[in-house]
Formats: sequence, C-alpha cells, structure tokens
Amino acid sequence: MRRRELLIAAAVCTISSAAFAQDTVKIGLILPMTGQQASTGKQIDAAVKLYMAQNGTSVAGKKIEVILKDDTSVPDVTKRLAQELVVNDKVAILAGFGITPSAMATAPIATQAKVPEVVMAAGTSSITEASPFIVRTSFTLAQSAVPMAEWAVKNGIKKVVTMVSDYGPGIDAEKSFSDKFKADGGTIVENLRVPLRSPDFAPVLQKAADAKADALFVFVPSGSGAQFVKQFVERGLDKSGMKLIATGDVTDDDQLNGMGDVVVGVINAHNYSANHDSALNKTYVEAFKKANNGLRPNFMSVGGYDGMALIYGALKKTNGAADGEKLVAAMKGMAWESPRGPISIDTDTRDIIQNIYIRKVDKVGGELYNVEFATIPNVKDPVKAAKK
Ligand code: VNL
Repeated sequence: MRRRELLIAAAVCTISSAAFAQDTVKIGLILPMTGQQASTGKQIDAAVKLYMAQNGTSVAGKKIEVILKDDTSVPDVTKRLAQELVVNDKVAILAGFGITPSAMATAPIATQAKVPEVVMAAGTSSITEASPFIVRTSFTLAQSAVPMAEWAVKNGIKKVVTMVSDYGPGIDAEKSFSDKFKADGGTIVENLRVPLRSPDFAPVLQKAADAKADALFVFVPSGSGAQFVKQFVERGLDKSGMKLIATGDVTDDDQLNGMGDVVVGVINAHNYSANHDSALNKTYVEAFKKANNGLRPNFMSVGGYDGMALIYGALKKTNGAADGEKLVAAMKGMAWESPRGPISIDTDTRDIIQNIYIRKVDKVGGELYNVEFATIPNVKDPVKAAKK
C-alpha cells in the first residue's frame, strides 16, 4: 500500500514537472549589467521588458520566463553562466551578448546543447559562423562601414585615417571601410587602433592629427563615444579641419545628447536612430522613455526588442515547440517591421538584413539627434556576401 502510494506520488510528480517544463519556455538573457558595457545591458534589458509588457508574457500557449544574468562582459563568465542556464535552469534559448568575445564564448555551448543563441548586441561578422544555432538581431560593423566609405568618396573626402577599438568589430570596421574606400579611389593614410578596455585616445589622436587627412573614420563600441569625443575636442581636433566620420556606435543615442554641440554635423552610418521617422518608432521611443525615466532608446535597445520579436515569432510558427532545431528553422527568413525600419533574417546566414541610414548629427527640438538623410535598403552583411 505504502509502496503503491509512493509510486503514484512519484508518477504525479513526474507528470506535473513534465507539464510544467512544457508550459514554460525559459530564456537565459546574458548581458553586461555592470562594468564598461553596462549601458548596453541596461538598454537591452529595458527593451526586452518593454516587448513583454506590450506583447504579453505568453505565446503559443507557453509562458515566457526570462532569467537575466550579468556577465560584466567577461567572456569566461558569459560561458559559465550560459552553461549553468542550460544545465541547471534548462533554458530553451540563450540571448543577449553585449560584446563579441561573450557571443563567441557561448557558441560551443549553443552547438552542443542545440539551444538557439540570439545575439542582440555584438557585431563581428564571423559570430554567426561560430554555431549553426546563432541568429543575430543586432548588426554587423561592415553593414555601416561600407556605406560610410561610399558616402565619403562621393562627397569629396580623399584621404582618411581610421581609428578603431582593437578587437573583432573594430577590425571588421577598419577593414571593410578601408577596402571599400580604396576600391572607390580613396587613400587610407593610416589605420590606428586603441585597446577595448580603458582606452586612452590621446596618443592615437595625436597621430591622427599629424597625418593631416581629410577625415578621421572612427569605431568605438556603444558606451565609449562620449569619452572619445571629449578627448577629440581636448586635443583641438574639432578645429583642425579634419572631418569626423563614424559608425553610429560613436554617436550613440544613449550618450549623444550629452556630447555637446561639437558633434553637430558629424556624418555617420547606422541601423537605428531614435529620430527615425515612422509611426512604430514614435510609439517605441515614447513607451521606452516612459518606462525608463526618460532614457532615450539606442541601437542596442532595438537589438533586444527585435530579438524578443524573433523568439515570439518563432514560437508562434512552431506552435509553442521549443526544440532548438525547430526554432532556428522557424527564425530563418522571418521578416517584420522594427522601430529601425523593415528587417529580416537571412535564410542562408542567420544574420540580419536591414536598412542602413546615412545620418547627420543635428539639433531637433533642442536635443541632439542622428538625423537620417539617405537610406541604403536591405543591406546584407557585406563580409559574408563577399565570401560567396
Ligand atoms: C560590439 C560591437 C559592441 C559594436 C558594441 O558595443 C558595439 C561588439 C558594446 O561586437 O563587441 O557598439
């Protein structure tokens, strides 16, 4: 009798935990919530929360549970957290990844566990090649750097010095900008690099000034733009006659309004501006600010928001099945409207296809914004496109 009761109890237990496992889809969201990239973590976390507030906490009959972990952008920590989330928490999806080394460190876990890795921030081209389970909703640096080079040549810039953060996305930005600029007839005077951690731009800015180029092309990651601009001004480079051109990571909406009028007129290329003119974006910016004490959403935030749209959309297509292979298959080719404009997931590469906008920093209603004035539609990652 006792034995029978125990068996029944055990059976009930198994059934209910299986039912629970089926009813909840867990997402392990790994972001830098502290440290040098904390603004990226804050933006993406806020966007994920906004998406769920607007679209509900269940989809296709499944309850969505997000487990947020702070990796402080140390890749060994990212990897350990990803492992724990998969093994202990049994997450169906890993998401986030503020910097390239964190996304890369997680790739083997995604492959082994057959768990989709939704990259919401990092931008090195090769990330999506590190695992067949990686799908990206952020951007690649080449997507912005190539149109920037094209614009520069067309607008009379002949000699350029480049300055990038010395790691994956910076090296992609440097190479893709320089290759395109030279192919179109421009001259690269020098390629300069600064360390990612605690960068001091002063020595490199001195070299840039000495090179006497028409323009300085810059990539630094989200969160470092203001410090770069400060040192650019301190060294008098804003008055040197050398133009500043950049990827939109530098004139990041998160910091732009605090940079001061020195950045008015800076031309840059990127995938998202809080000033993007669409009904969806107006609603997005308003709701984001309202939920976050007036904080302006930046390009990282849309990576998070659209990452959630991707996950919800895929679960709808699989009728709630959270099997990793099925989810990735459902994600391929998905297309929808983002606050940044129309986007889709490349079926072949699992990378994002999106418009890139050429923008000019300007005052709008007393605040600094990246004002879009030209659109290059449906840009695929140029690095992967060149390999084909
Ligand atoms: C990366 C690329 C990070 C662009 C960024 O900000 C960024 C990356 C934190 O791939 O590490 O703006």
